[in-house]
Amino acid sequence: AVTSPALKAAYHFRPPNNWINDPNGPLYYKGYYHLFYQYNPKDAVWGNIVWAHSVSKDLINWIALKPAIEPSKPFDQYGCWSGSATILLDGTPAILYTGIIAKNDTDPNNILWTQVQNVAYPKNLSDPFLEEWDKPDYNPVIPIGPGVNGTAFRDPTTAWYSPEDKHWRVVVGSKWDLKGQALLYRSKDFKKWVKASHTLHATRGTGMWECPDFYPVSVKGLLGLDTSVKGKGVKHVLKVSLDLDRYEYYTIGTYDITRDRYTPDGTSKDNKHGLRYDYGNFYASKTFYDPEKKRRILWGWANETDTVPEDKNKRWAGVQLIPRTVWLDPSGKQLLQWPVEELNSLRGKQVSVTSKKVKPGDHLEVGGIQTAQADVEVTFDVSSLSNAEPFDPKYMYDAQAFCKIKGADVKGGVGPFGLYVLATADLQEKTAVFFRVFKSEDKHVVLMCNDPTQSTLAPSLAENKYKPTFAGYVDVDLTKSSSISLKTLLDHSVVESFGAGGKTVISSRVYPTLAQGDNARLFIFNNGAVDIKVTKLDAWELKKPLMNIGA
Ligand code: DQQ
Repeated sequence: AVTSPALKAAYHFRPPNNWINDPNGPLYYKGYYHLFYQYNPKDAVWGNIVWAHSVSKDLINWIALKPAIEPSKPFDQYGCWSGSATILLDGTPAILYTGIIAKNDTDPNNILWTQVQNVAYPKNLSDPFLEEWDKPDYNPVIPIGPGVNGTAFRDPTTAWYSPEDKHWRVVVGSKWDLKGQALLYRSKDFKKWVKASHTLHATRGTGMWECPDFYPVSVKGLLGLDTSVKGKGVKHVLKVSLDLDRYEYYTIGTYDITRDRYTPDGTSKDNKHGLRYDYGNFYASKTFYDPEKKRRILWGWANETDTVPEDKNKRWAGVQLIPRTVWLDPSGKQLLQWPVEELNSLRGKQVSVTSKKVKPGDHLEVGGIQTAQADVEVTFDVSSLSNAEPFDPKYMYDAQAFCKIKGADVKGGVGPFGLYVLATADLQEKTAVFFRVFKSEDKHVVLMCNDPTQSTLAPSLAENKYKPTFAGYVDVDLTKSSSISLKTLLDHSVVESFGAGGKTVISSRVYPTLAQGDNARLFIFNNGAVDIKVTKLDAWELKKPLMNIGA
């Protein structure tokens, strides 16, 4: 059944039970990574929200601590919602979070609750676990001011510092009618914040900007930058989570510090609102700078796509996806993402396939290891591009709709080819992760899809909305190099896939009823009209880390 304990994610971050949503305030302090997250201590549905808290030395093994921030004061009595951590100039971590000061019981969607921004500090700076947090009585530090919509006013970012004017700056997500806004505040002391007369950035027609994130990326190389870095050789990224469509969008652009405004580059706006970190189930994400390994790390939340009664029954809901290192693609047009290298420490038994031809209509099993909890890396070589299906540019704007029509079983020219994961031996149940190559006037167009339409036989998930197809385009030029790679992380009910070295990422949640545990199989498939070669495939069983036991 969907509620089987065998579907519980083993190495993706989660508490043993109950509901989790947004990652909050990730930070590194005295040898430990800290992750806070929105958590309902009482149930597997959203509500009673506190900041739960875990620490780790490697981002993979987690120790659960008691909740760091809970409703207790007038400035947060109805909830402690999302926010971020900032490391102050003297090394002190500070958290800015949203406190709910008034509830509206007539509103079932919790969208009319009144919000303010609060600060919290560790009580004991010599404790590497930062277990105790103090919420000063001078909170809220950012009350609702004139011209601010107090029911759409939340999720402060990590603050950044300008030595030029000795001010901290922070952004709070908001909207005015349907105009999404990144409200900008400045402070000398992290206590008294003054609203700038203009926004850092705003866009008409998007609705509320939840969980904004604003950070610098280096124009060259993989190294991350501390949030306050700006100037030459640096671009900025602004990401927002849109509550209307439940997806996130980012743009790459220029931060003009004298005008205190962000302007997105035209090149990173191929979609209606920007690009996506992840074309699947991924929301309310947040990055932080890891000074230990000099990288920027992205955390994102994946909700369940089963039903609420099933979540209540199984008593858990939500995971954080594997933290990813993010950096700018050399083209400057998009970000690249890759699971943090520490994940490799979980690798166990391995199987490999080399130089294997997969003929049109064929599928072949990769046996010898269990693959319900595994890491699969494969490189495909596509030979005959002339067979690619023609591409109608009118579809370019909606990869997801396109992939719904051109699913894994719809025969093509070059592709669909890829992996069947969490599949039964007879393929009654299977989730397909694949590529499909199209021919257009100038360049070949590569589509990457996650097709879960046959992922489960569960009657409760028969409807399409519980098995959403996800897809994105992959910006590669197959005429220059005919090979394309895919990495897929499998964790019982989580499928997290990285196309072309992290150019396009798709995560999804699936609930096989039979393809569980040792019955979950892995196949390579080709439903195109030309041969595909697997240059190399490596698959590893992944061990179970220490995961918040006893929380
Ligand atoms: N979740 C939090 C809000 C945020 C939303 C509440 C995004 O602060 O806007 O749990 O998922």
